[in-house]
Formats: sequence, structure tokens, C-alpha cells
Amino acid sequence: MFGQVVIGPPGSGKTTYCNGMSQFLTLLGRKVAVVNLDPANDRLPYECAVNVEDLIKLSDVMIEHSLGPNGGLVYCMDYLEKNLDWLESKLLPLIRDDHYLLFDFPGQVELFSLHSNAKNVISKLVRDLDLRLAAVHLVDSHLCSDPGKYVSALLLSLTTMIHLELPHINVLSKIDLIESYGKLAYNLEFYTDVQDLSYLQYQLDQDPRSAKYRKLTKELCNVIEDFSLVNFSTLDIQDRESVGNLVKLIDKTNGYIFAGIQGSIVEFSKIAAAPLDWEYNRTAAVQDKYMKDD
Ligand SMILES: Nc1nc2c(ncn2[C@@H]2O[C@H](COP(=O)(O)OP(=O)(O)OP(=O)(O)O)[C@@H](O)[C@H]2O)c(=O)[nH]1
Ligand SMILES: [Mg+2]
Repeated sequence: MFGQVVIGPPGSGKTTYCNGMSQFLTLLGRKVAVVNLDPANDRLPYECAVNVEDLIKLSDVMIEHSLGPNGGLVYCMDYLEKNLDWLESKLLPLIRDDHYLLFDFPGQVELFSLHSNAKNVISKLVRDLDLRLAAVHLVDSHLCSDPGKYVSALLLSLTTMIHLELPHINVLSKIDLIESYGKLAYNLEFYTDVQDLSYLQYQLDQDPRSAKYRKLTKELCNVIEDFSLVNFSTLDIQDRESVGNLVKLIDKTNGYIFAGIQGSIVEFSKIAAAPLDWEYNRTAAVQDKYMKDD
């Protein structure tokens, strides 16, 4: 079974994404279940198939254990990890009924860069339930308008990718708002392709606050370039074409399009290496039909 693990810093648009993505995939004919794993998600815009708040609530934890919101959230994730059988028992009927799963996670970045609880939850689900998941890491595109924040976003994306060890897609969210933050120093491809970060140095030098950390930022940019793993897709959740393009990429990343075709390893490799649109309609349609018939 296939799905997406939706993560990213607070306010990057995860819950809105889950809502929009579930509607889009439903229109494609897929059966979609959204799983809320954020124990502080009090106003859910989507109909939730499983809600972690039925197991544990952040507000209760904060009162009972005298914890602040961040400590409380770490406690909730630990609790979920210890009680994973609860989550698995809720997911099993959905999986048996061929649902495509969207997991809406909390935004605390330390859960995906420092602690092992969220990672363990995901890897145990993958192992126990034989799930094929892609991590969709949303980063607010307004971070592109400030070179220092952009470097931080790149580092966070890289750290999260390495920490989670899942097939991973980084997404610049809220791209519809990007012009409202002023003119970008370079065109959008510079920020999505992440090819040559030396240009950022010039920009960073213009601000006396960041010029002071010139050597540090240069080294950090070198680390990002050496790994050569980070690039971004863009997303405007209101725009069907934008969501559609992202779905094509995700379907390739979590293997959804490969499941519907009978083919040799050569055919799979050809599809994997080809541009996104190539063979997409044939392969995804076969898999969509299979999911419905089953
Ligand atoms: N313009 C615009 N606004 C968006 C988009 N996606 C989300 N938003 C808005 O951004 C705000 C935060 O969105 P959420 O979906 O709650 O973000 P989140 O990542 O789930 O937030 P936390 O769960 O608190 O970490 C809301 O006001 C959304 O309406 C987008 O693509 N474009
Ligand atoms: Mg949310």
C-alpha cells in the first residue's frame, strides 16, 4: 500500500496540503485516508480516518506532566511509538480496503532531525504493514526571499532527508505568495535546483549581520553541495496543475506507478529515468484501476 508522510516546519502548510491532496487524489479515483498524527491539530479541515487525539492529546499531557508545548509533543510521539499497535489496528482495515494514506505530522522540526520517535513510528509502520511511503517535506517559499533563511531551509531539508531514510521530496509551499515578499535576487530555478550556492555569498555579504558569519555560511553551503541531495519542487495547493505535477513525482518516488505494470526491470528503469510525464498516464491509470477493482 502507498502513501505520503507529510512533514515540515510549523505553518509550512502540511494540514492544508493533506486536505488539498486528499481531494485531488479522490478526484483521480483513489480511495484516500488522512491520518492525523499531530496531537495538537484542533481544527482539522479534512475528514480524518484516524486521529491520534483519540489516543493522546497535547493539552492533556501539558497539564498532567507540567510540560510546555515542545516537551509535551516529544512525550506524545514517545507515547505513540510505545502504543504503535493502537495505530496499526486502526490502519489495517484501511489498508485491507486499498486506501492511499496521507499522514499529517506535527511541525516541530526536532522530531525529524533530533529525536528518533517519529522516525521509529514511520519505519515500524513500513515494516509491519508493508507500506510504500514517500516523505513530502514542505518548506514555506518565503524563506527564499532571505539568503540566510534559505541556507537554513536547505540544511533542515538535508538533515531531515538523512534522518528519516525515506524516499524524499522537498517542496517549496505557498508559491502563490512568493511575489508578495518582493523580487527574488535570482530566478526561481536557482532556489529549486540548488546547483551553485556560491551566488548566495554575494547576497549574504550585503547584510552586515550575515557578513560577520561569512566563513561559517560558506562551509555550510559546501556541506549542502557536497551531499548534492537537496532540490525542491514547487507547490500552489490551489492550482490543479501544480498539485498534479507533484502527484506525478510522488507516484514515482513511492513506487505507486510501478505497482500497476507488468514489466521487466529494464522497463521499470526506463520509466524511472525518463521525464515525469513519460508513460505516466498509462502506468498510473493501470494502478488506479487495480486499486478500484480490488
Ligand atoms: N496562500 C497560501 N496559503 C497557504 C498555503 N498552504 C497553507 N496556507 C496557509 O498557511 C497557514 C498554515 O497552514 P497549515 O496547513 O495549518 O500549516 P501546518 O504546516 O499544518 O501548520 P502546523 O500544523 O501548525 O505546523 C494557513 O493559514 C493556511 O491557510 C498555500 O499554498 N498558499
Ligand atoms: Mg498542521
